Amino acid sequence: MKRLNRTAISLVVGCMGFAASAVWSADTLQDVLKERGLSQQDLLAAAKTYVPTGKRDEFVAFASGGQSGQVIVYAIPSMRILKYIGVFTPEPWQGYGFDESSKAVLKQGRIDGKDITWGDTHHPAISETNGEYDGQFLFINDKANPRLAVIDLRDFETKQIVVNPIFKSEHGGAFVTTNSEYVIEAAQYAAPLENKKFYPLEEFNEKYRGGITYWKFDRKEGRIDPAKSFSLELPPYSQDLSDAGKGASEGWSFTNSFCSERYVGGIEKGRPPYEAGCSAKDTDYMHVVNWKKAAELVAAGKAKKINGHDVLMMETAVKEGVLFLIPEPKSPHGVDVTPDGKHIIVAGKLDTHVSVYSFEKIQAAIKAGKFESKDPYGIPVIAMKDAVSTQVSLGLGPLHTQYDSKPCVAYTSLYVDSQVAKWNYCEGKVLDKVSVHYNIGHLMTMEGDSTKPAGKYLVALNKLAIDRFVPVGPLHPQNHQLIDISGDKMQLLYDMPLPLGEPHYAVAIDAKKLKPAVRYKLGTDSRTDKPHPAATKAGEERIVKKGNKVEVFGTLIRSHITPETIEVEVGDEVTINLTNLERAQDETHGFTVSTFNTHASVEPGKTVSVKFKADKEGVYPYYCTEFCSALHLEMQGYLLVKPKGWKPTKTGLAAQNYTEADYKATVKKVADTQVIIDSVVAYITSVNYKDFPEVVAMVEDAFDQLGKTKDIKAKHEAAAAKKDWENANLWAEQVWQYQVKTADLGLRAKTFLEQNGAKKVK
Ligand code: RUQ
Ligand code: CUA
Repeated sequence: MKRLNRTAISLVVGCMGFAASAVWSADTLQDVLKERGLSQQDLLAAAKTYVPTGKRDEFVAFASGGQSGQVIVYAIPSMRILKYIGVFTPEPWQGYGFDESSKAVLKQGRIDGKDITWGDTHHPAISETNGEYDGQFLFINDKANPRLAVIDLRDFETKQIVVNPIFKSEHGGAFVTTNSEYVIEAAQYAAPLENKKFYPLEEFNEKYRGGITYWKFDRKEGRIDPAKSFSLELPPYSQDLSDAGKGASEGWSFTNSFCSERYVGGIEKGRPPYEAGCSAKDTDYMHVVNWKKAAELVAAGKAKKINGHDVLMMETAVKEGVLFLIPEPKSPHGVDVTPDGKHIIVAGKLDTHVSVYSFEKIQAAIKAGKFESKDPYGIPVIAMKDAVSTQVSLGLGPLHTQYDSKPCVAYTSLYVDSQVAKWNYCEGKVLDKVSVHYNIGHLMTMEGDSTKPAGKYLVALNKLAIDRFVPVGPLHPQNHQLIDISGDKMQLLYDMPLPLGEPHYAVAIDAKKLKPAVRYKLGTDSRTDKPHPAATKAGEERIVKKGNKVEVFGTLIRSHITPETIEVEVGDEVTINLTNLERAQDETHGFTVSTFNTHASVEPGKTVSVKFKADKEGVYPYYCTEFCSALHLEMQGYLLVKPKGWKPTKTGLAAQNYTEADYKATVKKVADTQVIIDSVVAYITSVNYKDFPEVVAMVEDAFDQLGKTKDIKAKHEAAAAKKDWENANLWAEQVWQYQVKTADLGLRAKTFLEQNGAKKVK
């Protein structure tokens, strides 16, 4: 454990004491320590992770949501969850799978014409430029149904799902090449590559295949281009994790396998099970691929089309010298290229060692044509001794390796020992170990997959939580543990329960590199990033009927939905397009219609469509589902589904019988509110508000709201002139509603300016 020096403690205690006094006014920090049974060490951990209210974290992590088919976004070091991103699974809050554009994304993930509404997400990868995380895109795979998704980090939305054309399962994705030219996805369980093709298990060696797919990423479009993607046919060795070369090994990729025995189980028939057969040999194979050259061969027409997809067959790959094998011990799992690309570190689950392969040695062997043998498919095998530079004994069950900002320092997870080992791969020695809870799988350092790891923190992604949290039934939360790696000794700082699915892997990026938008350009379809064909501006709202199709072009702005009534006939197909006209940050509206299983999240500027068949007569309220303003509950309307051929018998809505006195009272309320608005405006314009883009947006929005009162003022005055007190009063009320929204924004802007040190201007 880290030895704390006394001055450091008293410093921390001193500072915390000052801050804490605001919360426990009667207590000293010492009292709190005693009362809560905390040690000085706990206090230090708390001080290292606590992010005070209003302050932000240093790193943002993207964790796979495992069986939830989602991605979890959280911040480091506070471990506060920021978002769940719906990827392979519908997620109603974001409207994902409940509005038309996002349904279209999920539909891309259909297999054999069928919806697959869940995913087993495993490995997220951040897009890279020159081997460094650039914060633009995130990729993640689905192991169960071989698919890959593209998430745009401008809005943290899933934009595309591609289905692997030849695999039936996959695990070794997503891993990106250094400029995100390709996203690598390796198969897991071997199967025939042709779709819907049956071969008996007796023909496993001949007809079953593994492989690696290289998905071409078109960065300008922000999408994968399936037509320019290709795969490499591989033996049925159960390919596992992969990693892309970088620096010295740029242009190459490395993929593990765990069942080069090609064993087929059958426990029900009295055969020893897969686990026995697949770990019988001492070694499996690392696949070493020259993907750059493979891509050239495919471009030159040397691939074979399988299911309409370019596959470079093993025979061609061997002949052209782009595929090699190297033995690796034993039940290998992680294969992780060092930041400089010179070494590849392989951990074998059933070996206490990690093996450090030298890319230079591998290249020398290839150049010299020095192979120890060929595998049954004719692939040249480089001897382990000709490729490995060192092996280091770390402990039981080594799995995955991540890198530090300090040269030669690596961290490897030890599944069986429930530990993280810190070691030096240049000198081959263990530096430190820390216990985690329990049975760690992956681990992650900050930007630890890039050419420039940022060090500082490590997160252990543990498979079991057992006794760490308040019990919540037999299904426990997952446990992400934050570890301080800035010193010589690792220090465990924090346990975070993650209650969504097994977070297989995570990646973390410097928060400053993320540049998400706060609003869309007005009328954007966020899933295509293009103008939505049904985008609607203020004043252009309309309902169009064509036969039995009813299309609504509506808008949302505090605090009303336009239109407020939608009348259709039973059996009509209804499409409701909604554009959020807001410009203010965070002014999201939601939309749903009672009992039609539809929901949209409409962020500022976005246009969203929901579509359903009005297959039942009745009255169905619709409303905004986000508490967006003081008049949020009034953000409502009615869908009236009328019987066929229905005729009205009563005209006119019930009146309230407002009087002249009511009207005058409302007009006074309006005048009083204007005084408040004027004083807020006076304050805002007295300071340098233009230096704060957030405030400028709020001020613009406030004036938008206020601008609407002009026409309405004319309406209430006209009604008053005709002594129509009903309409005069209600239109005057509407002026007040806009004033309230204006004042609400103005006060928010004022608070922001006061808290962010706005200065007086003349
Ligand atoms: S795996 S516990 Cu799905 Cu990445 Cu190693
Ligand atoms: Cu919009 Cu509530």
